Amino acid sequence: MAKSRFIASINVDPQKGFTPLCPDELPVKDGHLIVPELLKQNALADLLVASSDAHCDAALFKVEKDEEQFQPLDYANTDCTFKMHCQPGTKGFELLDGLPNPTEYNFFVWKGVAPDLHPYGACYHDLAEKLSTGLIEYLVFNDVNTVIVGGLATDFCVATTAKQLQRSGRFDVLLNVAACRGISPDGVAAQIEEMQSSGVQVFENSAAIERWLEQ
Ligand code: VGL
Repeated sequence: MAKSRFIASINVDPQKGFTPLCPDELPVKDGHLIVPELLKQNALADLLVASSDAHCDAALFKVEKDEEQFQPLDYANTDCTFKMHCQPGTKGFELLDGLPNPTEYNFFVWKGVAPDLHPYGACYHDLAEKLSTGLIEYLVFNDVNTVIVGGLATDFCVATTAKQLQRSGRFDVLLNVAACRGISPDGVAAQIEEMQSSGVQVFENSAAIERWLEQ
């Protein structure tokens, strides 16, 4: 008999700052094309969750040039340089057109607000994963047993979020590959492998997830 499921869809950082719509931020190739698949996965869910980067001008990660990016940093909660992205009040901060507004989600996480914080996953504000954003607690409190994850970028915030959810031991974690785009092909391949070995179940698209849920 099919398992009785209560499903949350997690839209990780589906912001214009991670797409070619904002070429001066962190454009992920084809990042703006994920909306139809995110909407399909949302339609499979009982609760909708999203996260957004919300960075300020004083962020420790900030560099000006492309070639200065992806350099390791030694701060406790900022481990890498990036160009500025997803500042509240700018276009890069906005969710992709066609998605719900933040207030239409059931739970919403804004992350990286403080200058010294640049987390990747939506479950913790810090890299040591001690300061909860409340997401796991919210899902547990609402008896969610299945989460579907999609968004940007596959090899950073999506992978980290999926692994955090999986590590909680509370949910079946389903990755919707068609609702994600990644920064580097090698990074995506490595992260998909890591997610799978941590127990995340990887699906080609929401139609495949729907078939699996109906089993
Ligand atoms: C992300 C790099 C830097 C992401 C955020 O959302 O995947 N990647 N900041």
